[in-house]
Amino acid sequence: MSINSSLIREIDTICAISSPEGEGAISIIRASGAESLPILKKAFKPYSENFYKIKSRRFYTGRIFDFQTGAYVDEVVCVFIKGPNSYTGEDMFELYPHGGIFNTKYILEIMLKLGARLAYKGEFTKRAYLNNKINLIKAEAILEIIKANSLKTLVIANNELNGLLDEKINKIKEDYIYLLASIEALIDFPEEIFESINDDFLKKANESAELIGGLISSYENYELNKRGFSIVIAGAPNVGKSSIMNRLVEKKRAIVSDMPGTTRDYIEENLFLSNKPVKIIDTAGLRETCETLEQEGIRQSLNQIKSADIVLYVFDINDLEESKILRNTLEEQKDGLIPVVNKVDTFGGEDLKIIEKNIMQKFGFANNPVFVSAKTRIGFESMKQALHEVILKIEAGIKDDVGITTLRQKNLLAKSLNFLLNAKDKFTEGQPLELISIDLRDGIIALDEIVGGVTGEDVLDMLFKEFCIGK
Ligand SMILES: Nc1nc2c(ncn2[C@@H]2O[C@H](COP(=O)(O)OP(=O)(O)OP(=O)(O)O)[C@@H](O)[C@H]2O)c(=O)[nH]1
Ligand SMILES: [Mg+2]
Repeated sequence: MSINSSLIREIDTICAISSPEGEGAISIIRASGAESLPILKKAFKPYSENFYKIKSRRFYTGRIFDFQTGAYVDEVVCVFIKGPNSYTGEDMFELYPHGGIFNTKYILEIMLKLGARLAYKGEFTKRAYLNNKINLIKAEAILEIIKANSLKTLVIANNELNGLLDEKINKIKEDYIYLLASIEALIDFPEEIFESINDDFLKKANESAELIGGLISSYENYELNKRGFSIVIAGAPNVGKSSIMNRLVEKKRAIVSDMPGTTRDYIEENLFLSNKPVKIIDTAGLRETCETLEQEGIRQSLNQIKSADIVLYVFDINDLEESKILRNTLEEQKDGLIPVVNKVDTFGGEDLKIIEKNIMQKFGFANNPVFVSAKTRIGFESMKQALHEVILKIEAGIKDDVGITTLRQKNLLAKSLNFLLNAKDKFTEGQPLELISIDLRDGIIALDEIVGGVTGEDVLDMLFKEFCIGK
């Protein structure tokens, strides 16, 4: 067992640089542990106060000295936070030196020489957990906040940190306890109360199973938000898919040529659209072909389309033929499909309204077509607006801003649900009540494990190693 994986509370004082490496306006050096104040006093001299009188939660400006050489190292701001009302629950201090790389590291070195130990990744948060300042899902929420890449993921992670997920899990736990109590009552007084408990038990068990199921599926939604929506550009060869891709990402990313079958491999780019991360994927044009390389490209295109959240189905305005291969694949993609009619700059014919009507009659798409020109950029704002609306539509399906955010939570919920369903089946089959009681208890244990409960070191290590040093 390595020291850093120990569940036993460590007593040494830890220190680390908490700001990202590199030059910036200010850096942050953080320490936690019983020796925080004595160490601080040996290196920091405030301008205004007598140095022995440093009070908790006050900001002091002063100087850091190298205690070995007496050299003045930097002017810093400093705050001391007395435990247990601190992030970790221990005495802590934070120093804000100028944001240089050398001075910051030098100050850290001084603290280490004065007896602090360099913190492991996530050790401040791990101590907060071990000192009961936060539970495990709150620790996970902190990590999700740091990694959030959109407002939606940020809101869900903040709700998790603010205890709304705890509330949901507690509610399920209360249901479990109710079910367990019913079973215990049946064990004690079988004849008298069976009738009254029978229906009630099944009803409650079903309700709880639904709640757990809802939480489990919230993970998929969170994941979708986190990785961003994928937008696949598909259509027949030469309709201008790669040109549209290049316009959207505002660079010459994909090769464009007048030769049909130019794009063979699919090409991906990440960008932000209406403040959300999205992945744009340009694919090989779809047509019947005997060429093996092109066939492979088309096979990949079809896979991309199948797993896409949104498909931009591109037509050339001068040739509104649909790709037959695409037709079957698109059946599954109705709501997320936006028809895009490209090359309007070359069009001198009928009213666009008539074309729109033709397309809708012929293909029956759920969304109206947008008319664009990748050459002149006409229509791109409307296309982005259409994308925005489809994204909103998909997001509206993600109603709840309270949900789970990690695979660990999902697996434990699934485990708990399994026990609950076993208990329910056994109850229906009239199996021994003691067995049902065991299942319910195991279901509760799995729930408890989500918020902390009896958690193995390996689980903690896996979580905290995802954090940065200094968090
Ligand atoms: N006039 C005009 N030409 C366009 C427009 N968009 C694309 N083109 C031309 O159409 C041809 C095909 O464009 P690409 O972007 O390579 O088409 P693609 O759909 O990616 O083709 P494949 O990769 O072969 O399937 C090129 O010669 C482009 O310059 C447009 O809006 N107007
Ligand atoms: Mg192409």
